[in-house]
Amino acid sequence: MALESSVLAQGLPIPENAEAARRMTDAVRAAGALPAITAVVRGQLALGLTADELAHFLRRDGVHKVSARDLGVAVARGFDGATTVAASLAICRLAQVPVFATGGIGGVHREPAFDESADLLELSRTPTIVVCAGAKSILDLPATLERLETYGVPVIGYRTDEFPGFYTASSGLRVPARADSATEIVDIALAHWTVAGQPSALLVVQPPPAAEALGRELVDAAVASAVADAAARDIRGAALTPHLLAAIAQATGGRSMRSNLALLEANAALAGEIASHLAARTPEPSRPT
Ligand code: PSU
Ligand code: MN
Repeated sequence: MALESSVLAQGLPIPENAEAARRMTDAVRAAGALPAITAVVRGQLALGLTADELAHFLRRDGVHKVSARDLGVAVARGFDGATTVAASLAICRLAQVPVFATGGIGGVHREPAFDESADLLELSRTPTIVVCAGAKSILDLPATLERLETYGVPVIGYRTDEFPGFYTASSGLRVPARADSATEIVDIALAHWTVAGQPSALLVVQPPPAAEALGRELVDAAVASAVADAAARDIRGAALTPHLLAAIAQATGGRSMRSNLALLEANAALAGEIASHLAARTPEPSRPT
C-alpha cells in the first residue's frame, strides 16, 4: 500500500515530518502490510524510498511539490518531487496499488479565488481505496462532497455517519454510506470495481483519534484567520494549501499538528488492515516467468 510524500515535505514542519513518516510506516507494518512512500526521485517515479532518499525528502531542500500535472515535467527535468494525493494516485494507477493512506485530501477551496484540487479528479479515475480523515475545513466541505458525487467517488464513513473535518470529528455533514469493519470496506470496493464496473477510488473517511481531536470552534476560528491572511497576501495555487496548514498550526499553538500526526498514524493503520484483508481475498498477481 502507498503513502504520499507532499505531507512530509510541504505539509508538516521539521522535525514532525520525520515523526509522521515513522509512525505511519510502523502502523502499516504492524497491520501486516507493506508501506511504500510515493515520490519522484531524480526524475524517476518511485514507490518506496530508501532510508537516504527519505532523509533527503524530510530535509526538503530542492524538493518540489508535485501534483498530477507536474509529473511529466519532474520526470523530464530530473527533479526531486514530493507527490500530493493527486500525483500519488497517478502512481498507484500505474503500479496497480489498491490501497493508499493520507491525512486529508485536497478539495474545493473557499472563496475568493476559484481553486479546486486535482486530488478530486484523480480520485475519479483511480481504482484505489483511499483512507483519510476527510478534508480540512480550510476547504468548502459541502462543495467538495458534491464534487465527489459528480465524479462517482463513494464516500464511506468508517465507524461514523459524519464526514470528518480533519482536525475535528464532526463537520455537520452526513456521509452517504458507513462501514464498521475493514472487511465491509473490501466488500464494497470489490463490488464497486468488479460488479458496478466503476473506475473510481473508494474514499474511506475516519475521524481523528478522540484524544487528539480539536473542538470545532477552535478550528473554525483558526481557519477563518488563515484564509483571511492568505487572501490578504494574495497567496494562490500550489502554495495555498501549505500556507494555510502552517497558519493553522501557529494559530492553534501546535495542537493542530499533534492531531495531524495522530490521524496520519490512525489512517495508515486502517489502510494497512484493509490491505491485509484485500490481499487475503484476491489472487496473487501473476509473476513474469
Ligand atoms: N492535507 C494535509 N496535509 C497536506 C496535504 C493535504 O493535511 O500536506 C497535501 C496533500 O498532499 C494534498 C495536497 O494532496 O496538500 C493538496 O494540495 P492542493 O490543494 O494544492 O491540490
Ligand atoms: Mn489548487
